[in-house]
Amino acid sequence: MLKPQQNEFRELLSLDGLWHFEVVNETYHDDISWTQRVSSKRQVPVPASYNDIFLDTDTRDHVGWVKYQRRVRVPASWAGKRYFIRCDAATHTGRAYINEKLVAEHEGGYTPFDFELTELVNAGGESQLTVAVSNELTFETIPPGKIDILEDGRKKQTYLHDFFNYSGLARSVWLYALPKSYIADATITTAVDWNQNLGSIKYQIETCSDPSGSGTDGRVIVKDEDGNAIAEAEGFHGSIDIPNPHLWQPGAAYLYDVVVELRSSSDNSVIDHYHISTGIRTIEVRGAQFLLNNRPFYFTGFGKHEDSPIRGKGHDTAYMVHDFELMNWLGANSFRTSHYPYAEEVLEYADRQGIVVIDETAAVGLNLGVTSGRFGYKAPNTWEQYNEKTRAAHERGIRELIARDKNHACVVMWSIANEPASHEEGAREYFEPLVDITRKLDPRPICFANIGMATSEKDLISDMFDVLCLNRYYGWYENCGDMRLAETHLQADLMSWQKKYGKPIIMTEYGADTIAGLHSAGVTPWSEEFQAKLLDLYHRVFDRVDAVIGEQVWNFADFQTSLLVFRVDGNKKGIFTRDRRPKAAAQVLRQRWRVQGKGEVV
Ligand code: GCB
Repeated sequence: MLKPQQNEFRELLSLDGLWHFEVVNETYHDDISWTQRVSSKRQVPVPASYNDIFLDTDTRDHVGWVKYQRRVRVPASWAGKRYFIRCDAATHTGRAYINEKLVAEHEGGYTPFDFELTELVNAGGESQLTVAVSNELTFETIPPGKIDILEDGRKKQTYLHDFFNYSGLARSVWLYALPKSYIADATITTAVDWNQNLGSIKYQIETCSDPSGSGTDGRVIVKDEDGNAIAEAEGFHGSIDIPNPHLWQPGAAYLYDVVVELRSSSDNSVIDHYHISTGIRTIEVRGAQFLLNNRPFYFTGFGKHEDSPIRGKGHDTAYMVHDFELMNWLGANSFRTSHYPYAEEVLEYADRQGIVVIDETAAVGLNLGVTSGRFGYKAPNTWEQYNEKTRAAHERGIRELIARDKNHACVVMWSIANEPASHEEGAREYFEPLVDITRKLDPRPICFANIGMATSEKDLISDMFDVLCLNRYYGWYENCGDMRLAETHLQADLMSWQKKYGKPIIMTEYGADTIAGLHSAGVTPWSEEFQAKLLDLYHRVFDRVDAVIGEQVWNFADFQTSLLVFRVDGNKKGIFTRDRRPKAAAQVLRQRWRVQGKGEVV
């Protein structure tokens, strides 16, 4: 699945801006009612989650469908081309209508979908575009959730993940045109022969051909960062040698421009082309090491969220660039897209900045034991509650994630779930086919983020994964405030995984809720001093365990969650506040990562 691009063969127009908006309170039965003109005067910005834009809680907490609507004109100059609309995300289910016709339906709130308009709208003509979006989560969606009907008839959504169920069109919407025969997909992988210092770019091109057109041929040209063509190859698949390659390195990204061309076989003229920014680098898990470009790599950084005031999960370029600046200031070299695929622009930017990414699906909350533990009741077995449809949705999520992100140099590993009940009977049966599918789709290493209750003795699935990613809260959720116990338990825990598997370990979550501005000489929980001290403690332990090859603090910034008694205006484990001001712990990280150089590529 290729992100739309503008070049001499492809057109691209943004449909971002203000759209008409309506909360749908009744259930519509036919396409006509879905596509009636939005009567309310409300308008809503795209991209943005709608929840925090307005002031009423009915909109903020609405469960079900909303309607986004606007007029769309296909430029007259696009006659003779094929034209499409793409929603970068509709969270969680999207339905698109052109005038009164349903043209697309997509489940999964963090991956894009496209639909074609060519047969429906004449170039030069205007039509009404309605995108209906539902935020309902059930046991058959990823992430899962549950809907109850309250006494007064309202729907109440509950879910098992710790971030607000932001909804709507949080990413861009595009109108774009392609030539009649076009490049539908291209897959790039890179390798390096270290003995000969020879890089290679392998490619596979998929096309969609105009049945009335001539035959087509494929060609690939590789350009360096100065725009000089340095190599090329003919055919729809093949491999191109790059002697003495300029490597894509963390903190020192180098991107080749791989130009994929579609040519007419009759006169060799170019019909379509597509640019793929490609970093040549290798990834290998060897023993308890994670090798990037044949050298051990140590991950430093964060679990993040797409989250900011007012816009919720709405993609915002200013926040994105600023977040990367802050990560660079601390010396962070990586992040995990916890707990869903982020906007593709974020990966493009990470490619460019040389930031390493663990790319995660939206499979968060597949663990009924999490909340039961907190509230003291016994939960049913997770894998007996979820069903084949849950797994089918999970599989779709993996397929769509890889289809979208496979060509990004920054992505070094797929995380296929966060904190599933990997210790409950049925976990293996659930995960085995998903692991197989992920491996068939892409050669990158795979992982999932393990929850503390699924200890090294109880966990049933970790042998199937390449890297052990552990989320731990000693000193916070366990033995809150007791630093001594935290240190002993953490060390014992890490040593037990090291001993049992001999695989690399990344601590993908550790941290403590911290109220910015709350200070304590006695180092008590919630204070800035406590957060700083706890991180120090974890770091001491990491440095004593050989298999630990990375540390990603939970979380980069404070973020909004659902309304729970133990969340005060959201989760406060950020190293930065929600408006990106550093807490004291930022200095601990800066000292370790930037000044002492932990995680630096040498
Ligand atoms: C976790 C989850 C994360 C939560 C975090 C917390 O284990 O993976 O989504 O936000 O704990 O702060 O409780």
